[in-house]
Amino acid sequence: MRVLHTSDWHIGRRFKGIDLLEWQRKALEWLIGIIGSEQVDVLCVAGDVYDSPRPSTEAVRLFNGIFATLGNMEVNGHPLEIIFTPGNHDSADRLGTGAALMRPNVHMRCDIEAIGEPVVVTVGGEKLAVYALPYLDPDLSRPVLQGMLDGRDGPLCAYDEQERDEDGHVHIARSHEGVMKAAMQCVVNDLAKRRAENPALAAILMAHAFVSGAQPSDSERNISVGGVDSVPAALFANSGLDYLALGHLHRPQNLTIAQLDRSESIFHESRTPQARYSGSLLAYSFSEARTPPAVGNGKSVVLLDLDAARAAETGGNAVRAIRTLDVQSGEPAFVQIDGTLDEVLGPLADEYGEDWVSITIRLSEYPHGLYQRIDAKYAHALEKNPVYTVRDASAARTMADMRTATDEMDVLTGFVRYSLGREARDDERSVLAKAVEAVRSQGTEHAGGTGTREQTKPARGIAGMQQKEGRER
Ligand SMILES: [Mn+2]
Repeated sequence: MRVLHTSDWHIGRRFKGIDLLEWQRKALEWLIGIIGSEQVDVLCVAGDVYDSPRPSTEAVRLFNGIFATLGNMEVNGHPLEIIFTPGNHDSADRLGTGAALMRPNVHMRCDIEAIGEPVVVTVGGEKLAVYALPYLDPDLSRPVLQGMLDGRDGPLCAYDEQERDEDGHVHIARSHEGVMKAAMQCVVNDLAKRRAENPALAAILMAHAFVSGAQPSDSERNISVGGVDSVPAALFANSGLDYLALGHLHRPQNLTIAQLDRSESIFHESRTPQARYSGSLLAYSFSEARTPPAVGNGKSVVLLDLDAARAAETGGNAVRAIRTLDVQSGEPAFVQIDGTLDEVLGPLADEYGEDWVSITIRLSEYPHGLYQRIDAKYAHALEKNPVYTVRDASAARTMADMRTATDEMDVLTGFVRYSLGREARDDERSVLAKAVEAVRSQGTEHAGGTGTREQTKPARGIAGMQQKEGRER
């Protein structure tokens, strides 16, 4: 049986003001082609289908079109089985809209209550159980999971003997680890029962989480709770699962889950899963730039070949082969450039002038028309970060001291000294003085031209404060 694992499509995401929808469309059309040519039996999408809980009309239109094609695909004479779960960017309710009306081969798994119940796929006599966890927000999912572990008539899905308090409750910590551990109780409990009946059952867990040991990028949304954003990899050891289809982190990467001694692990099944982050569909931050730069930014999907019958015989893992395929999105190469002005405008521009670039320019002076000169050399200079090298280290400490500064000119000349490492020249001082004067006279005009500076209209926040004080008085 062949499974394709992908995640983090983020349909509708923009990058530095650029609408990425056309590249996303290209990537998803490529995906449809691959499912056909590689004869994929099962498609797993592990969260962050949309970039937003309230996707735009255009984003919904793109997804619906792709979704309709996928839902109608036939591979090897059977319909393509499709399993989606929501990520931390999706709204589970919106993504799950219409789930009940869908075709039997389309599975939108958005309910926490259903995590202990896999989608079971049968292809040519082979059976695969896919457990699909939606993104588990510690605060939102904890009460639901608590109910599932306690159960009204005894525990519904707790694995093994759990430590329970006097009232029989399993304590779930308010953390990603706490809720993932609770969810895994349900998954492993159900899987152990099914394996007892059918040893030749392959099992995959789809999860949207940050598993420690993996490498994040700049384009995932922070999910830390109590300062912790990850779950330990050891939670998945000896769980009986064959593969973890992970979503959330945008870099495609392998993750090693070490098999543990029975005494050290929470679960005691014979198999420990292989695990991968498929990575996002496109690059969504400069931190995902490849070296050397590459169109498509090295994003990929995972192809998984399973052989559950052989695994049952040998007692090993059902994953026979794992391959990755580069996403053909045509997304321009992301490049991070760092150099002096001469380098940036010279050799680097010749090489990366057509790419999507983030440029750090090392400067000792502010050159005239800096941004225009860069834009003339680069078609897509999406980030420009001038960095001033202060030549005299002591100058860095002479940034205007607000306690001793007596007027605006003190502050401004202090800033010039700080950023350029020298005193302002006379012509610069006169420009600054004129600017200060202009602001002062504007203030007087706003106050009706007759008032003093103290009577000028205050900023909104200050105005509100004064009003409040007035009422209190
Ligand atoms: Mn994501």
